[in-house]
Formats: sequence, structure tokens, C-alpha cells
Amino acid sequence: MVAVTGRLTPTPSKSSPPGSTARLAGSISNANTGSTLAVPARVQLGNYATLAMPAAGSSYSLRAPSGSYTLEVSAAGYAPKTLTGINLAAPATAQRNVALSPLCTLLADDASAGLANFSAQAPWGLGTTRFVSAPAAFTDSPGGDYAANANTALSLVPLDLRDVTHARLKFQSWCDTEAGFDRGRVEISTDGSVWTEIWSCSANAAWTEVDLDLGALDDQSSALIRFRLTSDAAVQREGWSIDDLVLSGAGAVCGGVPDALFANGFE
Ligand SMILES: [Ca+2]
Ligand SMILES: [Ca+2]
Repeated sequence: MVAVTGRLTPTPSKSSPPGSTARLAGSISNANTGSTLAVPARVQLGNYATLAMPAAGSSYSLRAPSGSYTLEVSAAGYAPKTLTGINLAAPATAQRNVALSPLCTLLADDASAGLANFSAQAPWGLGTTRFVSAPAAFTDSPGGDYAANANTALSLVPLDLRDVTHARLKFQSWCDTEAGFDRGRVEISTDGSVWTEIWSCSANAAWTEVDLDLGALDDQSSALIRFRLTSDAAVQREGWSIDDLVLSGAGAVCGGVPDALFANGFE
């Protein structure tokens, strides 16, 4: 989540001769509703930064010497946005309004409702002895240790992420495998034949939160994500459990809303 607090670089000092700086002004809005934000937005122009506050209609104004700048805007609950090639010429004021897309949860699964969101290769299933949220987690080998030479996957149903950006996957991982030889792997694909590993674990038998950038799946009509356990011939252990999956992203699919949610500290 983007922090909106932090040290801000002051705008150029008052001692600058009159007319020596240009100004960039505008307002920040919710791309889905067109309305101003209910949370502060951080606006950064090169080295100069300010906050666009809800009480001020999410408007901002920054001064900077003439030049070409990158404008970065971020706010809690929204995907950040970067605009390049902002050209300023003193003493003129340039106008730039920025619309931010709200972030939201696209899919959440705490393993309490079976395997409906997945295609599971045996023996992947629900484990009820080790979980973060009761009563279960997904696990590669519910009956005990995984097999020798295992290569089995738990695959999320294909997801339509057209018009979605900033996709991320968060989950809890308990990865009790033989160090270095047996692994849990997260892989993504857009065609089901070429898979890219974006994360893996081995010998980490402790609940660990994993937070992965799924940007490679942004705008894909068939986004595929799978959890695959592989092992070699010798030494087997309990295996890989995963729980509390949350897939999030930004876009029209999110509707207008998360302002109130995020302002209250959700996420
Ligand atoms: Ca659970
Ligand atoms: Ca092994």
C-alpha cells in the first residue's frame, strides 16, 4: 500500500526572484467516479512534493524552475500514477488534473469454502491441521508427507484481468520442504503452456506472508496462476500449505468506492 505520510520536500524558497519559477496546478480525482478523493494524495514533481487534501477539493499547486518533469501521484487505496514529460516554462502556470484508479480485492479465498476457485491435481486439497484462518488451508499433501518426485499443481481458475492494472497476489505460506531440493513455486501464464516462476520457497516451515507483483498479468483476458510443489527422489517432508489468498488490482471493475474503507485503516 502506498504511504501518503513521510517527509515532503519543500517547494522552492521565497527568496527565488519573482517570475523565476513556473507553477503546476490541478486536482486529483477518482478515475471511476470523477469525484475528488476522500484521502490525501501525495503529488511529487521532480524533487518538489505536496499533498492534495480532501478539504481543499484534492487540488494541488507546486512551483518549480522551468524544465521537463515527471509527475507522480499516489494515495492510499489507489494505484499510483506517473506522468512523464511535464514541461514547465516560468512564469506560466500549467494545469494537470490526474485521475487515480481505485484498488480493490478481485478474489479472496481463505480455504473455508472448498476448492471452487481452483483446479487441483491430486493430492492437493484442504488441510485442517495447519491453517492461518480456521478451519483449513490449501495443502499439497493433506494425508501426510508429499511423495518422492512430486510435481503437482493447484491452479486458480483462469481470471479475466482485462482493464485491470497493478494486479497483486497476497497469501500466507507454510513451506516445510527439504531444503534446496523440494520447492513450492508460484507460476503465472497467459496461455497455459509457457509458465513463468515468480516466487518459490523451500524449508521455510513458518507462516510467512507473501506479496507478489502480478503486473505481467495486467490487461490479460486469461490470467493463469498456479502453486506447484516439486520434490526429488530422496527425503520427503510435510509439504506446502497456503492460506488467505487475496488477489487485488485497480480498474473499472473496482467501482467507485474504497475511499472510506482505506481511510479507516483497512489494508
Ligand atoms: Ca483458512
Ligand atoms: Ca526431497
